Amino acid sequence: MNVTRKDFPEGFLFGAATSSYQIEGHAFGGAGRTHWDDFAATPGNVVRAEDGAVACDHFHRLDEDLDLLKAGNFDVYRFSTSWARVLPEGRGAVNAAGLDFYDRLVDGLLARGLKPAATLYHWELPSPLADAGGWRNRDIAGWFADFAEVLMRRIGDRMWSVAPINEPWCVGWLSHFMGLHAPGLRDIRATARAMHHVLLAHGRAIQAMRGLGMSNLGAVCNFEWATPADASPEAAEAARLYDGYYNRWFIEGLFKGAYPANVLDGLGPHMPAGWQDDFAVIGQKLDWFGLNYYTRKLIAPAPGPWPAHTEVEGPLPKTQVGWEIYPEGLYQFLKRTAAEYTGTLPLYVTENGMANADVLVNGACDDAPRSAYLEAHLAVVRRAIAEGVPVKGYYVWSLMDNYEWSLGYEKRFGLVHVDFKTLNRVPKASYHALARALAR
Ligand code: IFM
Repeated sequence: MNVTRKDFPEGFLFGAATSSYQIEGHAFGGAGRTHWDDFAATPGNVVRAEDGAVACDHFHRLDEDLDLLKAGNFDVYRFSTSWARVLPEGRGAVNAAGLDFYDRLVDGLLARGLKPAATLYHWELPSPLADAGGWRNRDIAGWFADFAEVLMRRIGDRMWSVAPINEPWCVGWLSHFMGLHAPGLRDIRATARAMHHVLLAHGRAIQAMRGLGMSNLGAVCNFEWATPADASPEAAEAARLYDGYYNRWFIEGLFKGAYPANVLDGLGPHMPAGWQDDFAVIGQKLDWFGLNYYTRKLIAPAPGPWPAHTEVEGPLPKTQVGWEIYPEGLYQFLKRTAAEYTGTLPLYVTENGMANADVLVNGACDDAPRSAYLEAHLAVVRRAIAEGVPVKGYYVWSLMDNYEWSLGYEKRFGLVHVDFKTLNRVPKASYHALARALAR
């Protein structure tokens, strides 16, 4: 890998990221049922109806996995915490084994000299809360703040950083409009509510954690660059709308106290009563902002009801999940985010990486495309820093192969290969290359 730690400013942090349902094994340790268990058990939603019951069995292999982070020369580990592991019913009784698990995780990181960076919610909503309307129900903001408080009363004293919610676009649009993630709805009214309540819940959780005296709190959004499919004004308009509901909705809600007008054209009639009054809560002061970035989409107008557009296949090389490799989009987002929204606030690339059809040959895995992908994206991070964007860290998605949601276990995003029969871990060539690049 043609990059080293020395190419970045002193103090720049390198991390790896994972999430609870994707690696822990939800059948273990008293975790409650989640809407992902329900979604996966419904035919047609997930490849081979696979779920996160065992996943990478991280619950039982915690020390081995933390050793991999340490040996990879990372500075920080971005993990998430499962609501249903801590509060199996979503509210009320606490699962002591769940709190103990996160306590061990945090202490294990600190013992290895790694900074703990937690995300409170990475999509495994407890099923009883889904029964009560889930993200459609405004009360979720209070339920979530209560969860944040219960968990952070136990581990908040040792956190390096915390963000409430991973990728609000996935919680809102992907799950309620496109129906591709749990709860699998395709309903514009549900979408409008989820898109708003997810930000309200973010704000309430920040308030709860500030109330505990915590600092270094942020937000993490996933951004996808929208390129017009051709030079027509209609395609430009379509791409602007995609950018509106994918990217700008969330960052404008958080930092400008408003939603983009072109998105309200469609969602406005379905918004919950009084939504305009919630921005004071949503816009809690943050200490940093995180961008998850993978790809871009080509957008063209299409007949039919709002949003009346479609994705067109692009010409660039693609990853195992069919996403075009487009590092320029990350550069553009870093520049735009600082220039239009966050100013001098520290930015982190909280996820970046690629799925690759990795195989073990004689016990080794040569994933050269992943090293090239990471190198190309790190190069644009350096470019943005050189131009004054305050990027302070970069996290690879993901430490290890894991449950890629509706795509099951066959899409491999890891630096470490996982054999899902034996659960053996084998670091890939990209892991070794990165470890060398990050060596002090
Ligand atoms: O695996 C996901 C992760 O859960 C959230 N960000 C994108 C990753 C790759 O699709």
